[in-house]
Amino acid sequence: MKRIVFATANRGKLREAAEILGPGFEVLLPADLGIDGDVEENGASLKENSLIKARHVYGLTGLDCFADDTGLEVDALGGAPGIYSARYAGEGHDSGANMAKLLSELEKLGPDAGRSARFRTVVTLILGGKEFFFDGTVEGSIARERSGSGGFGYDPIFVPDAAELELVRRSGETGFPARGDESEPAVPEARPLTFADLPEEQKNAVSHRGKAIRAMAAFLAR
Ligand code: ITT
Repeated sequence: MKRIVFATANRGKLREAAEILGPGFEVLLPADLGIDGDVEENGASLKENSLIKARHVYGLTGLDCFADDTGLEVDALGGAPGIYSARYAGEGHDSGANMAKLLSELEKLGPDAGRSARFRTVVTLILGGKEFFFDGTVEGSIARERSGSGGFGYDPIFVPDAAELELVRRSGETGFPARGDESEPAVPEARPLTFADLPEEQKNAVSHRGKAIRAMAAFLAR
């Protein structure tokens, strides 16, 4: 089993990464090693911030590690909150306040404003001291209200595009029922599913993080 440190303080990210990487990996948190992985994320891009987080933990441990920096880009808001997603409503990680601010900023633009958005993740892997980068995006839109109790962060207001779900169905990713399969969640067609409505393996199958971490796993398995 390969041991790797995930330089994050976000338990939601850890849960997803462990599920995506599977049983071949033991994923540790900085806290499991008795170190403080927290560092100021003052980079100008997702890539810089993920590099800052990974270098911080590598500097303290010398162990192979990776970090993820994620942003939600809303087109009608000029790409905001983007790299400021964690602190959109102020310092701290209050996802409820961040979602409330995002919904109210979109509200201000009026009912006809577009709601298209995407999650973007950049993962930095430090392996034997060398740095490697992987990214992933998922296209979608911002719901008018929160829905679902799964996931974390902005998941209750992010609706992945049908095309993203379809792509995964067609490629036969695990965890995704075939079209028309009886096990498909029984939900009214009219109400689009948010990431928080989906079981974790279905979110992972299409998500920004799923794409980036699967690319990293393929690289590690080469
Ligand atoms: P670390 O830096 O410790 O990894 P963080 O939560 O601060 O954790 P980011 O800066 O990457 O991580 O996250 C930016 C924001 O986006 C933050 O508010 C997260 O809750 C949110 N976020 C990240 N991934 C998400 C996902 O898959 N679904 C919904 N929201 C997400």
